[in-house]
Amino acid sequence: MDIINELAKYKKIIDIELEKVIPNTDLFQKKVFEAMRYSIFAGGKRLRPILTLKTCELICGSYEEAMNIAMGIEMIHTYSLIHDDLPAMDNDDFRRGKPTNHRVFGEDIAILAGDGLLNLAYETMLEGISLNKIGLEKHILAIKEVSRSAGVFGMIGGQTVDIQSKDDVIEEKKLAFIHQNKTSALIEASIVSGAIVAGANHEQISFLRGYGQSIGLCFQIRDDILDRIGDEKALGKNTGSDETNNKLTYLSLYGMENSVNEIQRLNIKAMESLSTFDEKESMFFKELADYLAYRKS
Ligand code: GRG
Repeated sequence: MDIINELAKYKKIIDIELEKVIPNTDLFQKKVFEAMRYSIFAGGKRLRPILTLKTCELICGSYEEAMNIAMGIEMIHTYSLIHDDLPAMDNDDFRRGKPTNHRVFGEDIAILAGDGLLNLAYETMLEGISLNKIGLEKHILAIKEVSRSAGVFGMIGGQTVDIQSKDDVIEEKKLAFIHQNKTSALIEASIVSGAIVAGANHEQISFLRGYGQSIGLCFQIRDDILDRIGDEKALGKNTGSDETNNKLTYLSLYGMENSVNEIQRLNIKAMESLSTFDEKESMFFKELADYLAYRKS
């Protein structure tokens, strides 16, 4: 399997659907739509929604049932990036290779664009229930999984501790909490929600959750490394922001060699979580784990 082609194929499928739910409008509030579209179509990798569709496909053979949840997750992810870039948070100028949302639209509209995406995410995920009619309970459980991972017990919780960790004393437990919640939780939920709507059993969900936790942490450690040694052009954002903001990161705590070793350990763990699935059908997930562990952007 060519993982790059496969990711590009699914990104296109998701973008076509997102275009339908976040349209260009001529309504009075068109400015907020413009700002939402600016960030959502700025060229993100669509990693999370692809994981949702692919997991659904792994369990039940097709991805359609998970489409609205996948779109909702991408909207939540994009809102979090818009808000994370704001002057009150990381104060970043570039994201996805373009000036950040508040640099183009101003802080007021950027805040509203994030809020707009967050609310539309839930509306879209709920709309998925009315489109599918059957499987109401599976959809509710999947949406609950996403809500928890994005909220105060997940991403918002992790972000809260992260912004308070500036100039902090080194603390292993706190760093693990930040990583698990700020980044890994939504990646894990992207996989688990796809499995739930597809009708996965408890054992399958548990193995896929393990896979999600491993690649989620791996993704964040690689992110820390890229912030130190990555190429700004390839990343589409400025590097060195962790150091400038004096952030507690895996690199600052354990150093480069240990960080690289931890990525390798998590990669092996992710592969082990896939061992109960058919080798051919789970090939995408194996190749993706490798791709994320050594990604350049
Ligand atoms: C504001 C509630 C709130 C949360 C913000 C996601 C986040 C929490 C902060 C972003 C800071 C950051 C760079 C975290 C590292 C991991 C991460 C989420 C990277 C960006 O994800 P990618 O690489 O981005 O999947 P694209 O643009 O490809 O979608």
